[in-house]
Amino acid sequence: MTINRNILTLDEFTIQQMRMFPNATGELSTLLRDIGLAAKRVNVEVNKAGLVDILGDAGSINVQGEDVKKLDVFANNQFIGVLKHGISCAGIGSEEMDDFVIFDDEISNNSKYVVVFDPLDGSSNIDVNVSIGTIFGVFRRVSKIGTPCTKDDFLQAGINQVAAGYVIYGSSTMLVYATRRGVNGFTLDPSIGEFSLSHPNIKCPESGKYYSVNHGNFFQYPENVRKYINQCQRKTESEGGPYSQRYIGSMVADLHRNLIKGGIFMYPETFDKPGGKLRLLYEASPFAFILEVAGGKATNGLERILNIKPNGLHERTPLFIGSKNMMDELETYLRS
Ligand code: P6P
Repeated sequence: MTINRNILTLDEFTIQQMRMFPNATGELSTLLRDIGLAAKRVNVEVNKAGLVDILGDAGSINVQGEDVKKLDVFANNQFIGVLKHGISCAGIGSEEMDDFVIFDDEISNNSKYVVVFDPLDGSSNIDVNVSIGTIFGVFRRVSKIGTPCTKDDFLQAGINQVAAGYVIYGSSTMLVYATRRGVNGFTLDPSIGEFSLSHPNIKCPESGKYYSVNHGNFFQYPENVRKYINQCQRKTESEGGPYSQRYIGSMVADLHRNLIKGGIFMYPETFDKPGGKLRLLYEASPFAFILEVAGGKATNGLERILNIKPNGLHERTPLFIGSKNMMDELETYLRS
C-alpha cells in the first residue's frame, strides 16, 4: 500500500510549524483548524447553492445597508460557531455583525486571540456562480487573559496580526494563510475532506500584467489614479506590457489571481465613497498582511495599510495592493 506522505494536510502543516516554536501553546494551530472546518461547511453550501433554496436574499439588510444573501448568514453562523466553541478565540468582529461579539465564557476569556472576518465576500456574485471568498485576520489580545476581550483587542493596526488568510470558493476551494514565516496555500481534497498543501511558500511576482479596477468608476477617481490607469493601457512589451484588465468584482478572486500571477488591484476613493468602499479591518488589512509577507505592497494611496489603526469595526479605506514594482510605479503617480 503506498502512503502518500508528501502532501501535508492543513492540520499536519500547522502542527509542524508549531513545533518550530518551543513555547507555542498550539492555540493558533487549533484556531486555523477551526477556520478550516467552517470553510468546509460553507463550501458544501456554496457548491450546491443553485440546487437548494439558499440563493437569493435572506430578506434582511446588514449593517452595510446591503441585501443579505442567505449564504452570507449561513457562512457568518458557521465561522462564529466554530470560533465560539473552540479554545482559541475570545471574540470576533464580522462584516455581518453591527458590533464586535465578545464570547465572554470561561474558555473564551482564557483564549489568546480574537478574529475579524468577512464570512462571504463578493456575495453579490453568489447568484451568478462567480467565485466568492472568506477573509480573516487574527490578532493576539492586548486585554488581560482571563477577562472578556475588549474593543481594543480588535482595533489594532494590521501589522499586529499574528496570521491572516482567505478561503476562495472557486473552481477548487483553497485556504491561503500567512504568518510572518510565509504564505501557504491548501486545496480542499474532496476525496478525504482535508485541505492539503498545494502552494507552499507563495511569493507574489514583483511585476505582473494584470491591473484590476472598476472602469465604471473611472471618472470618479482622483486625477493621478486616472493617469496611472491610462498608463496601464499603454504598456509596451519593453515596459513589461501589454497589461490586461481583469476585474471579477470579487476581491478574494481578484487578489488571489494577482498574488499568484502578479498584478495590481485598486479600489480608490470615489465621489460617493470618499473614504473608499472596502473595509480596513477585515478586508484590506488581512490582504495587506498576506501580500507583504509574499513580497508585495499595500497602501491607502497615502500610507501603508498595515500601519493604520482602525477607529471602528466597519471603517472603510481606499486600497491599492499588489506586486511591488507595480505598486512602486503607482506611487510615483500618487506622489506627483
Ligand atoms: P464594485 C464585493 O461586493 C466587494 O466588496 C469586493 O469583493 C469587490 O472587490 C468589490 O466589492 C467590488 O465593488 O463597486 O466594483 O462592484
